[in-house]
Order: sequence, then C-alpha cells, then structure tokens
Amino acid sequence: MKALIVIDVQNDFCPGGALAVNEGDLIVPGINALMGDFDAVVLTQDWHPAGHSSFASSHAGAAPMSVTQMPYGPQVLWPDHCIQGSNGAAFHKDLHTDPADMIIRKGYNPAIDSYSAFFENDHETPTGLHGYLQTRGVTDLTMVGLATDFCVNYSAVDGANLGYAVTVRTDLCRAIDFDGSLDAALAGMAQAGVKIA
Ligand code: VGL
Ligand code: ZN
Repeated sequence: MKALIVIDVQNDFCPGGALAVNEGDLIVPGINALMGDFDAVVLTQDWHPAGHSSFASSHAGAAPMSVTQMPYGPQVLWPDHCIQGSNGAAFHKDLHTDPADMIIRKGYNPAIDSYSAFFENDHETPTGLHGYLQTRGVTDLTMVGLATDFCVNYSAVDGANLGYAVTVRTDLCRAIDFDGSLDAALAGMAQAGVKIA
C-alpha cells in the first residue's frame, strides 16, 4: 500500500503568505496530478493557536528567524503563521482536497512546535499518523509539499526511522533554505535512508 503525504500546502507558505516559500504555489498542479496514483492520500496542515511558542512575537525582543532554546532543543522563531481557522492556515485554493482520505493537523500544542507529520518537535509526542497508516496497511510513502528543509525533512526522516520506504519528490517540494538548512536537510534525509527523487 502506497500513500502520498502532502505536507503543508497552505496559503501562509505560498507567495503572499506570512512565511512564504519561494515558488511554493508552483508545485500544486503536479501534486494534484499525482494523487490518483496512490492507495491513500494524506494532507497535513500546520495548525497553531494564536501566541504559539514557535512565534517570535511570543518571545520579548526576539527577531523572526532567530533561534532560541526550548526544553526539547533549539527552535527557530517564526513569524506568526498558520493560525487555526485563518485564511493563512487554509490549503492553497487550487490544491485538490477532495481526494484526501485523511487530513492531519499538527502544531496545536502551544508549548511544542511540530514540523513532522509523525511527532512533535520533542520527537516523542505522536500526531497519530503512524497509527493511521499502520491500520491501513501502508508501507510506502511519497512525500511532497512545503517546506523541503523543515516539515518535509522532519516527516521523511521520522517516516524512514519508523520503517516506511520513503521517497521525497523534490521537484514537488520547495524550501525555505535558511542558513544552509536545505543542504543539511538533503544530507540528513539521505543519511536516514530516504530516497530523494
Ligand atoms: C513549517 C516552519 C514552521 C513547514 C511549518 O511547513 O515547513 N516551517 N512551521
Ligand atoms: Zn508552523
């Protein structure tokens, strides 16, 4: 069983959004075209409460894109983005959402960020996706979406470590590429046994 995992194709990660990824919108037609080739289609949605601890605005004097230390490790402080129920948190208007079997939301815990579709950034609190995929008999994952170097990267590495055969279609991903993050992510994914296509 093969699943397509579409990571965070939301307005805030597309041009004009609060945490815009260059060309983030250009991948939408290719992702739509791929959906019919899979036994299961899962969409993820970054879904933060206002005042989330990953927002620079929640830390007095902190600049967006600076790094702080959280109990679970270093954390980039982002501009406010993907606030629950906002237009920025909505999927890109052209993304086909009807073929999705499952939509998984993450980042709703005010104290912990969640890049990965599988675990929060403490690397232990599960989102429930693994249980869902297991009970559906899924063994192979293809990942696409935003951003290559953060949520796609964390999801792919966690998926590989959980035993899935993971392929990342980099042509259907776009990166934030901040401070060498894309090169580090590509190396880390390869190291974890993720196939980069
Ligand atoms: C993401 C930063 C913060 C992502 C989400 O989807 O890659 N990046 N929240
Ligand atoms: Zn986020």
